[in-house]
Amino acid sequence: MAARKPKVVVTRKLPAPVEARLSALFDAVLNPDDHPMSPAELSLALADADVLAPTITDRLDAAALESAGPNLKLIANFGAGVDHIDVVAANKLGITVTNTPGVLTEDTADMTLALILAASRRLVEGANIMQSGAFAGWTPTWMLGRRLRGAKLGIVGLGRIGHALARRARAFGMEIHYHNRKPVSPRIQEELEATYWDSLDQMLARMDIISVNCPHTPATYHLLSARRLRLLQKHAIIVNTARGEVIDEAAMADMLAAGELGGAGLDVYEHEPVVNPKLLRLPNVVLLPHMSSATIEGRIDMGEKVMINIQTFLDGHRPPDRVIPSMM
Ligand code: 8YV
Repeated sequence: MAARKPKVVVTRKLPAPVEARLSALFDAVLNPDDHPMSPAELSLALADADVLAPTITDRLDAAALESAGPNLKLIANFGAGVDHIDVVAANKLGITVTNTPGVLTEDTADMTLALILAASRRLVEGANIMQSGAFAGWTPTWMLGRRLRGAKLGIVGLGRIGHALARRARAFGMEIHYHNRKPVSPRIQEELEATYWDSLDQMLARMDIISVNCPHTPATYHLLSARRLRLLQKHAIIVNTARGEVIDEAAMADMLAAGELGGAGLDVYEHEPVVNPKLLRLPNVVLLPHMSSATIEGRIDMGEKVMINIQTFLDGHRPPDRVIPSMM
């Protein structure tokens, strides 16, 4: 009798070529109508699967992971961020966790730069004026934005995406500054002509644009707190394509509404999919629905990574994208 194929439960609908390949390789349980799984469904999936392939919409905290059955040995996340998974609790239960880094770097950096441009040059405001038929003709002092050339860009978290953003920003003539726990290698720092700020407070006070590019971990929760947001210059623009939890969203919304910040370009929110209602009403804010990595190529590459991680693990090797708690 042929050996049983490993049961892989995929929690959301993935691109057709990825699902076809998953079904060829494994006993894949798919989600054709793409509904977000309820906690009860997730608990059944954890109890029953050999491998779970979740996404950011699945909350896999320590309590949820208690439902894991004896066969579950791998959680192969479809996505780079793993803040929705308690990796320490998973490891304690003998469950390996993998993610999909690298393949969404360039797409996310493209959209981060798009948000920088949109917020600095009032792109959405201008487009809305055209679509509402309110354009009455050019005037010299109307719709003035802020020049990118020469602007100081402060990157909070110069990892893969931060680096890809910095390369783009350099091409636009921006000055690169960054805050990390430790400076990057002298080679990268030189390539980007980047200035390292050990003190986040000091950096924030001097930047024209801030881009959040660090993961959400207990250490980065509300890293941009109300106190730190008040250090920013009045014309500063904040862009976030990482995780909403890194910024105190309510404090940021209050400051934007009060004209204490120049503007914002946001793709992620603290209580996703709920967005602070104040943000929805502000003209100096550009909001996107968590779509920075959303390209068909990127999603297929993410699917490939998920499958490579699963197959490598099942073959008894260390999967290439294993998440180790100390990395977070
Ligand atoms: C993905 C993301 O779209 O990979 C990440 O961490 O934030 C997104 O860009 C999402 O996570 C897919 O699960």
